[in-house]
Amino acid sequence: MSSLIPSSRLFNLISSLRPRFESSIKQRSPIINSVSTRPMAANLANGRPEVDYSLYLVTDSDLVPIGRTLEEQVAAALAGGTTIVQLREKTADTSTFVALAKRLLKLTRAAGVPLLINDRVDVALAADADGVHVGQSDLDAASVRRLIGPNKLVGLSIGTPAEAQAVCALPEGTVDYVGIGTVYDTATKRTAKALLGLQGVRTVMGVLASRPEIKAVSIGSMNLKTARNTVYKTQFRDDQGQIVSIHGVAVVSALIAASDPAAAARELLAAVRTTPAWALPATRTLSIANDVFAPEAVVGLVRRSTPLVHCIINRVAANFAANIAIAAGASPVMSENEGEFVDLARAASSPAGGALLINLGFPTEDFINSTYLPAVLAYNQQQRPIVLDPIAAGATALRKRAVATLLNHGHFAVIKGNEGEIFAVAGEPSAMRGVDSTSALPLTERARVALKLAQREKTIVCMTGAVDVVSDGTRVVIGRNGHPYLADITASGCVLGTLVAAFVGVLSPEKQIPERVIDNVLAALCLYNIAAERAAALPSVSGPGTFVPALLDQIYALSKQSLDGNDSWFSDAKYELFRMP
Ligand code: 3NM
Repeated sequence: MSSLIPSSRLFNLISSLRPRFESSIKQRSPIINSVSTRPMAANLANGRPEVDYSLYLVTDSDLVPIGRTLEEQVAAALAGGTTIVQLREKTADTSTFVALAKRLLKLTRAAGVPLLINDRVDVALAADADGVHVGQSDLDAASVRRLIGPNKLVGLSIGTPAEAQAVCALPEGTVDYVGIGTVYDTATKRTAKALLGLQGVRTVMGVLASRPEIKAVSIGSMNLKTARNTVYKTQFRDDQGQIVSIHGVAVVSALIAASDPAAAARELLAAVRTTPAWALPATRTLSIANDVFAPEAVVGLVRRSTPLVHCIINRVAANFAANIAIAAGASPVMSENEGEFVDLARAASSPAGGALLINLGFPTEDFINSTYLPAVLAYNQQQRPIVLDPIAAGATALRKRAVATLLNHGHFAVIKGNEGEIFAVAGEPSAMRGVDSTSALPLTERARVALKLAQREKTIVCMTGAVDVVSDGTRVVIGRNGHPYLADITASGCVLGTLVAAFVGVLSPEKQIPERVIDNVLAALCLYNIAAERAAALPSVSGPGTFVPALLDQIYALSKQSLDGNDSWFSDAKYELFRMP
């Protein structure tokens, strides 16, 4: 392939760039700028430079837009901040491959970024590229290392825990990094590999945790909607309390096929480098005192702000949920139309705030992909909170798939469900019968599962029941308010989900830290359950039928009291910190 633009123009495009390759020698752990990851290994005693893996461009000539060249796309992506490039040519003959590699090297060297060659050690040697990337069916990594020498980078694609084990068994210094994929289905490369999703990435990273000097990038539909969640939702702490994390995302189409690769690279890099508030804190120490909760202020704030609460909710619950949201001062929208999701998520970013409720009402395979997923991605991208109500999560294979798909793509500020639902989402054995949870396990067991799921998903878990169990991944709070009538009416759980969504809707992105979000969840629980107690106690209420309107009235009344600065009704709250035995 020959370039249609003079190389001098390409250099002009990137001449303003600092040589990042050199500067990155000092800049370790580029993604997690505010978080200290595992202690970085010392340089590998072989002269190889430290590499910034944050935004890894893999080329594909077939995807270059008509009228552009591969070099133009790469140059623009470099101008936008791409930190490492791999030249991947599956059909080029050898001399064309080498010539293209040499031309790209001029661009990448000027940008101070390494260029690796896919699969072909001979091409890398001939062009004097910075390294080689191989897949499982290519030359084995140890041979690549032997051939290419100690001073070049070697990368390897892996897609299973067994392949990660094999990497861990390699001698130190064999591979510098792994590409973990395929994360999500992609039209760019059709393979028989199983899709990993976020849970798969976590599992593979769990194996790699024993080799912290080996860096990792994720690949497979990494783009603006998926990159941030992939980096930050897959982080976890190892046994020493250090954060284990991938180091960047590898993209093909999001840059190579982009009409403006520079802008696309800038946006992707920002997404990857901006630590969301909900990401793991650098230390275990909480910024909020361990047992101080402040839900009182939230109830009045919701009424003052009138946050939008966008509900994708089953039709049995919709009307009741909308009424409860209005009674608490929120502004409900019931939309299942994908065409509106981006606009609604933007509206939820206005000062009034807003959030999305995904209530897994009547899922179908099609609805998961056409409705739930686009809504989740739209709200995640706008950094507006989402509440997941995994109705009957463990009851059918379809519902299990729906939950797995949602958790594998999105971040949820709150997961609210009954015991059976939360156990199913956590992957713990549970007994589900229809939408009802059939067992009531000991409190310590419920607390353990809530805590574990909250940690894994970086979320608040709200497990409802006669005793509510709420965890932010660090602490567990139990609540004993409520009334048996709530179990005798339809949709009482769905409606609580709506209320929780309205309450987290007032949180700005920087406040969506689980240790803070828990206040808003507790506020919604207190309002709902105390309103239920007061409604049931009224002389006019004689059963579930008269209870429903009275519940609405009580929510309305208590919410208005709080708006007027009178939070005295909170003295009925029976919530306490649960100490794990
Ligand atoms: N390797 P896009 S997936 C080159 O799973 C490649 O190892 C994969 O393309 C793997 O960013 C993939 O356009 C293609 O989705 C990724």
